[in-house]
Amino acid sequence: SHADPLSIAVLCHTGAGGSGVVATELGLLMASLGHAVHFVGGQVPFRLSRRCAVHGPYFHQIGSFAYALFEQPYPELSAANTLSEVILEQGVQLTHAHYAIPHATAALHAYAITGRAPVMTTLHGTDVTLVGAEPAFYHTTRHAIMQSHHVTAVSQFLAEQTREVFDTDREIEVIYNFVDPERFRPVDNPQLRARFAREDEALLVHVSNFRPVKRVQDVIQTFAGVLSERPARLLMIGDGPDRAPALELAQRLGVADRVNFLGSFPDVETVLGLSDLFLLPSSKESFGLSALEAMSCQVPVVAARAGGIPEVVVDGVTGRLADVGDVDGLTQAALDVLDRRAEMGRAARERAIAHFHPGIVAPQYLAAYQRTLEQWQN
Ligand code: GMT
Repeated sequence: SHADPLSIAVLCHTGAGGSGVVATELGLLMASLGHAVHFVGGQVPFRLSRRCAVHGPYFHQIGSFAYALFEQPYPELSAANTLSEVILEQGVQLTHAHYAIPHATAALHAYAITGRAPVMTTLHGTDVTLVGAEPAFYHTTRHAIMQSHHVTAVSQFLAEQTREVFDTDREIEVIYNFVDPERFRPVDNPQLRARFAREDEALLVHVSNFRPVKRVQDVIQTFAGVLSERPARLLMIGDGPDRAPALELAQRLGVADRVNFLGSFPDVETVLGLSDLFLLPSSKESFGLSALEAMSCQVPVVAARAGGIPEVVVDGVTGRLADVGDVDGLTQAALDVLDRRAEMGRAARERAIAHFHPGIVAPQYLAAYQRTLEQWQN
């Protein structure tokens, strides 16, 4: 019945990234509601620090196996094998796979092996948007999406994009990402803020994994534009391939002494809420969870008009949008938002609470789990 606790296995990326964060926070929520949640992964997910020995979520390490004849490790097979063990030993009823490949693929494989645990797949973006341009995984991704027992996407944009790229009209339920406004809240701590900026300086912030899609060079250029108009500082949180080029660009533009690279850490809410403006100029972004986390902290967002971002950031209300790569537009938007920082910050937090509260979103996932199970049983 609907009141019975569920037993769910979760496959997700475990590194720093929105999909793993959503999987983790959802798993923690489900565990707090009394459901058994079993994470299956190569390592403990980035933000899964608060685990309870009794109530979970539980973590199961995927075994690895090296053999001279294998040209490379076969992580999908190892994941399917460990997931099969967990399904059989823990009585898992359903697998929630975040990402079509490799996770839905591995989950469907375990379903075929065990004859149990139908698969609900949540699409987060890059496997769909990149496959649109790169056919190397076209058939495997399409198969994972078509064979999953239920599919959700984190934005309308991504649902439509998926149907287009894979030329299908299969049902894809949109369930937005969410943020906990108790944890992601404004931080009123002048002493802490003073470590990063003087009182008269605007504090800008960017959080990402510094991959090319994030366009961190546009973050630096936008910041330099703002700095030519008013005193400011920039916090760069995260790490990835474009960190060094971003630092170089900052040096070339003569703004490096105003930019603070803080590296990657899971509890970004400790500094997000100190800042005045969040920058997210990505070329592709199916949702933009980091922007939502900033909004929840009462920090307005300046972002590129890309993918699902306009479903999160309301142009002119909770921040401003500009075209991808339009650094002058982003700079103007940033200056405008800084002038209206208080009002837009309040609107941003209100929007996060009204539309993206865990109390709104988690029940949608729970209902989707229950529906997936019922339809599979019948
Ligand atoms: O884009 C990233 O840096 C990471 C990636 C991931 O898989 O974690 O993020 C994707 O999923 C997030 C959670 O749903 C979304 O907020 C991001 O917009 C999406 N990234 C892209 O579409 C590029």
